[in-house]
Parts: sequence; structure tokens; C-alpha cells
Amino acid sequence: MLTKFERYPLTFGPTPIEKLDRLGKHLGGKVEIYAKREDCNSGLAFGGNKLRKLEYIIPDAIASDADTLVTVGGVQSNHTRMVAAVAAKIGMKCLLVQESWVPHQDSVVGNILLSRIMGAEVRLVDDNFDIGIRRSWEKALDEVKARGGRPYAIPAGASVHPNGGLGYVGFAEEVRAQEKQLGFAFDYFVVCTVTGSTHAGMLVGFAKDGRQRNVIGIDASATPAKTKAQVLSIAQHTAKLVELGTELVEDDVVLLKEYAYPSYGIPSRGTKAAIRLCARLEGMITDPVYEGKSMQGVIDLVQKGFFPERSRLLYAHLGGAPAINGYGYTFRNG
Ligand code: 5PA
Repeated sequence: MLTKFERYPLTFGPTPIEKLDRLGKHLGGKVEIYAKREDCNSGLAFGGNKLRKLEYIIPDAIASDADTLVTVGGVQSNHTRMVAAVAAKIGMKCLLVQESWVPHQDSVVGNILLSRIMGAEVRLVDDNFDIGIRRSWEKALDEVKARGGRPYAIPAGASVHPNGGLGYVGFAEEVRAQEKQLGFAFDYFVVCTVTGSTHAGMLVGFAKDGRQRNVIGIDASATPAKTKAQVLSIAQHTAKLVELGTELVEDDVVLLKEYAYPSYGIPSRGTKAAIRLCARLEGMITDPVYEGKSMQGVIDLVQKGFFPERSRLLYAHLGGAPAINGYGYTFRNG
């Protein structure tokens, strides 16, 4: 589906699929749980989902003769850390706008620390969480121009960029190839959703064999209406780009909003319990902002019998572990 698009390789190649046997047994053994380890996808600053997206964006940045990548996220944004790493790797400058999406966040450890070490210019801005186009980011783009630079604009999460959905179309194609080797097909895919292009790309990729409604999005934005609308619009745009040939509709976007409480970036007691359980049974680290919430979703849905017996589900582990350093106090007793 992606052969006509230029790709700048930033990842190691197909990511491994690992069976989470102890977690599956602990939850009753009625379903099989697997994880696709997108968190181990690259040597660039601990990797994660943004690299798949950036692989289809960077060719345009290079062609546009830009010299500075400019993007935006919260203080502990994984996305901004990934853009800083890519800028270093391709020899561009990097300006990161880090907004106050989460209250009381530690701004000297975790992702922001890594971005600073990689030489990005980090700008702290006192604006609250929103997945839309940010004024602070537009201002930063203007400033780079005013000082004679050539900015390249990457929106939050690389999502509403015209090519933002392509990377996760590739994820679905990769899974299809791995299913052939494994000798079975997955019944469900679980994905954490915030700015939307990860989920949207998967919808387009899995729509190819009619499985788009088997993609279960777990909202971590706590603004689910906005996130759902953004997933749908990115999916529809991406479907046109890849000439999918089928129209994606609102009902194709399955987005569960039950696990995002109390708010974006704040882990609930259930999220913290999920992080601990997964770490203690599988040695797999999930974070309090994203993957801990989607893991909480997996655990709760399995326990509730949401998935029919003998289902095989594939949890997309999208990265994000460095952010846990910003939550040291929360886990001070383990
Ligand atoms: C993020 C996003 P989407 O934004 O594509 O929906 O992906 C959600 C997601 N898991 C899931 C991890 C580890 C993520 O980092 N992160 C954002 C960031 O600024 O880091 C874009 C919000």
C-alpha cells in the first residue's frame, strides 16, 4: 500500500511480536495476549511510534531544504524527544515547544532531559493540553523564519501532517506478513490514542482485509470527541492517499474513553496497578501517560470478557517509557 511513497529509514525493521504468556494466564488464560514491540523499534533515543510516522515525513523535510525541525508537545512529550533524535541524526537543528499539558511535571528528567542532551532548543510554554494546532508552535515557526532559518513544521504527534497516517498503514502490512509466519491471524489490536495518526493509520492498513473495527483504540487524551474526530479525518485522508478504495466511516473508529481518567497525563489508581502488574509479570515497562492506560484497558477488557474466548489480541506497545522518570514520586514505593 506504501510503495509509491518515499521512506527515510529511521527504524531497525519489522518489530518483534512477543507473547505475554504470564499476563494472559494471570488474567484467566481464556485469551492470548501478544505485544508488538514498537518501543524497541530503533536505536534513536529509545524509539517509539513517532519514528514510523517520521519515516514518511522526513523525505519532505529534506526536499523542502529546511534546516530546523519545529514541533510541539507536553513537557514529557515522547514525540518531541523523537523529533530531537531525528534532527540530530539527519543533521538539522530542532526547536521544541513544550507546553504545560500536565500539571506539576518534572522538567529536568525523562524525555526533556534527552531532548536537551541531543541539542534541541527547548522552549517551555505555559499553555494547557489540546491536540489541535497550537498558537505557540505557529509562533515558533515564525520566529525561526525571522532569524533567517528555514523551519519545517511537524504538528503535535506528527498526526495532522499530510503524511502522518502512512507509518501505521505500514504497521498493518507488517503484521499481515508476520501473521503468515506465525500461522494465525490476530482477532483484535489494542492501541493507545491521543493525537490520532497511529490509530488512523492502523484503520486504513487493516481495512485492507476488513479488520478496521477490530482495532480497539484506548483514549488517553480525556478529550475523546476531539480525538475520535481527528482519527476519522486522518484515516479518511490517508485512505485517499493510499487509494484504499473503501470509505472509512465514524463507526469504524472504536475509541474507548473509560481509561483516560482523571485526565491526560495523570495516572489513575487503575493505570498504576496495570503498570505494576505488567512490569511484575512480564518485565515490560509501560508509562503513566499512554501505554499504562492502554494496558489498563487490555486488563480490564479481558477481565470483563469483552474478547470472546480463545481470541488472540495484539497490544501495540508504542514506547514512552522515558516519561516514567517524571513520575518518580508516584512509584517511590514500587
Ligand atoms: C503517544 C503520543 P497518537 O498521538 O498517534 O494517537 O499516539 C498516542 C501515543 N503512546 C501512544 C505513546 C508512547 C505516545 O507517545 N504521544 C504524543 C507526544 O507528544 O508524545 C503525541 C502526544
